[in-house]
Amino acid sequence: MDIINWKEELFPYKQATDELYVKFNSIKKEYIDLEQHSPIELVQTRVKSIASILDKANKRDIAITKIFETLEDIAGIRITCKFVEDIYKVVQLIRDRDGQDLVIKEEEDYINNTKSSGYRSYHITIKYKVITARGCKEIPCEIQIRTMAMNFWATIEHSLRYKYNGNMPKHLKEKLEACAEASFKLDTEMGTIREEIIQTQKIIQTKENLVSKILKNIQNLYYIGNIEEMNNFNREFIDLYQEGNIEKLQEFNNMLQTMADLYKMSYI
Ligand code: 0O2
Repeated sequence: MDIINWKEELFPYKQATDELYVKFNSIKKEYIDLEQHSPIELVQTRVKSIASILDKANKRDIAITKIFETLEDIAGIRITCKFVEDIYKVVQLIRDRDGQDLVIKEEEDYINNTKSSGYRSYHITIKYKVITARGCKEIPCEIQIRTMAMNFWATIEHSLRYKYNGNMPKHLKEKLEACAEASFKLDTEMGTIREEIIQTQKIIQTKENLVSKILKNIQNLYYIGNIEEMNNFNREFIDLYQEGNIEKLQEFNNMLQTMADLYKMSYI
């Protein structure tokens, strides 16, 4: 392979990141639907740009013909978490899938083994099988798992690193190292009130789920019930919502659900 057909070569990488994006997001959705804390806050994906692939190959002295068998981060997934503890939950979720829809090749814990730059993240390199119109292919993919604070630091440091191209001034390097420590301190401090934050989020999530159930029930009853009665329900809902009492909202929803079931039964 002397001339690379980039579009053709990169297609399965894009497919891999697209599929993994859906899979990690559905894990997040599952936690939210079950009103549990999701260790996954945000999923982002990217396929390295051709320029960036060529730069990395050049820096590492990789022959152009060996790029696809050597570089393992052409396909990348980034999972952002709220807390450091969540990172290790995500790591476990990935390990649990090892040998199923993915194969783990390597793990690097740059949280417990912080890089000299101050970089922290957990990296897992996997092989992920995709089936394209041109057949089956195993795609290497680097999953980076980090907190929001780690991500904030890494994004800024990455752009400065790019700007100075390996010649970052000493004072800037030192400043960034200090910032990395400060942001890790923030992660550690936030970790101490993790349970409290999770409980608050759960209450908000429960209320959101309940409100959508109520509105769905009222909407359904509109199709089969008496308009005047439904308008009363709507008004009652607004009053209860403003009062903000979850137990009362739950009782109201139970009543709506019973009514909807009764209407359904009489219809049958
Ligand atoms: P991009 O644009 O994010 O893809 P190497 O890249 O040669 O240092 P290697 O073996 O490829 O190392 O893997 P490593 O060290 O696990 O790093 C891979 C990726 O981790 C990098 O990809 C960065 O995204 C991130 N990373 C690693 N070290 C640092 C760091 O000190 N600062 C920041 N901001 N990110 C880091 P790329 O290809 O460098 O960049």
